[in-house]
Amino acid sequence: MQKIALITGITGQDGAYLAEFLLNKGYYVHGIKRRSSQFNTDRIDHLYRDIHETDIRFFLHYGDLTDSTNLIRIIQQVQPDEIYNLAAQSHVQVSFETPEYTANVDAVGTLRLLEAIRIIGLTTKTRIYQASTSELFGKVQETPQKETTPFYPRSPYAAAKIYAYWITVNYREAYGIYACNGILFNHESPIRGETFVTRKITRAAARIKLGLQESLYLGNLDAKRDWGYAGDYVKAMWMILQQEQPDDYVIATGETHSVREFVGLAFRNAGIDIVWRGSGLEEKGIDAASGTEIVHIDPHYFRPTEVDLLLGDPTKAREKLGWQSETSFEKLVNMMVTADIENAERDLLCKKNGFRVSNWIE
Ligand code: NDP
Ligand code: GDR
Repeated sequence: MQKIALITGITGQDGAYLAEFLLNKGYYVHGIKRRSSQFNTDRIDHLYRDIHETDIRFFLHYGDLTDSTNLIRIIQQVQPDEIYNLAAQSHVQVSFETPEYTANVDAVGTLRLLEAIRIIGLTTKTRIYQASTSELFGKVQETPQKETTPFYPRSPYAAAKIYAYWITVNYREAYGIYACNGILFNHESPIRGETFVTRKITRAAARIKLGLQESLYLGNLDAKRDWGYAGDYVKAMWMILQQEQPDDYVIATGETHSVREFVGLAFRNAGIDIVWRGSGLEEKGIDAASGTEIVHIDPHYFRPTEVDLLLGDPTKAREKLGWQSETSFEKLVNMMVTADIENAERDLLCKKNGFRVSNWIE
């Protein structure tokens, strides 16, 4: 029997990679997408098949994690073997501006899914994966961070995700649901949202190289992250739900780099050597060849409370799941810059032919 999966957040970075991964494994894949005034399915358009065709294994349903009745109806209808809860207001800085909404989606949304499983009577059938995060470690109490490292959230996002983490553990213990947390460290790709720092940098490096943009404004260059590749990480999500017993796992590369290092490598991949001059708010990233100031600091991007250093210890995932990160930091950055150069070349072509291109930078 082919398995049925339901993915919340299917239109996001991870949703897109996971949907493709599960379809390749022969799953029927159902996804929940939000109503939007414009198409919001860019990342999964290549998976779309018209519902009038035969042998369709990919289905989308309108829904929202803030709407219990909608979730109950979809789960009742789909009867999933596995649910992957990837939907979230996932931007840490935005969570300081929309804390209540972030809690509603990221914390209570998870509860709504777990309750739906219980209400419909699927506690012994449906396995559920919760997208937990290294942001739970926040102000780190131990380095590297592993499953037993104490949590110390530093944002409304992390505080909401900590509720989701524990309610997942609680429903596992209270009702015997096969419910697991993947505590994933940052993972990126060419389809990463443009306002996360990695994609903001690779997009800028490409656009600056091609003359579509002049400057890149960033916040804290000293923050360090354990950055992996989303394509590797969705495999771990699936593996977590295939074990005999439900459990929680750290998924990470075991390597950490600063935002400053990411900038240097990304621009080098685009053919620009950056040298750093000055300090504090006056620090600049300068094009070594032309002397042009390219990278500037803008305090607008500083967070009220920052997470300074994340470095994961993926030993448990390696030993119990047999999972490990397969894409090096250098390969990841190269992959992202290469894709963004293609995007920038397309924009340039459009611009030269009189078509409007988006100059949006956040
Ligand atoms: P994205 O921001 O790319 O995708 C988030 C998805 O959630 C989108 O499909 C979005 O829909 C959807 N969504 C947002 N709000 C709602 C809502 N109210 N109801 C239903 N759907 C909603 O995130 P990623 O793919 O990067 O991350 C996936 C999950 O993993 C998230 O929960 C994130 O917090 C978590 N995570 C991510 C990490 C990373 O480094 N990427 C690391 C650790 C955890 P739309 O497209 O319409 O906006
Ligand atoms: P993060 O990712 O907060 O780790 O959350 P993000 O890329 O937003 O920030 C990483 C670090 O870079 C610093 N930074 C900037 N960040 C952004 N977005 N824009 C800037 O201009 C900028 N300048 C410096 C930040 O201060 C931070 O220290 C991501 C999300 O995917 C979460 O959903 C997920 O849970 C965690 O990763 C693990």
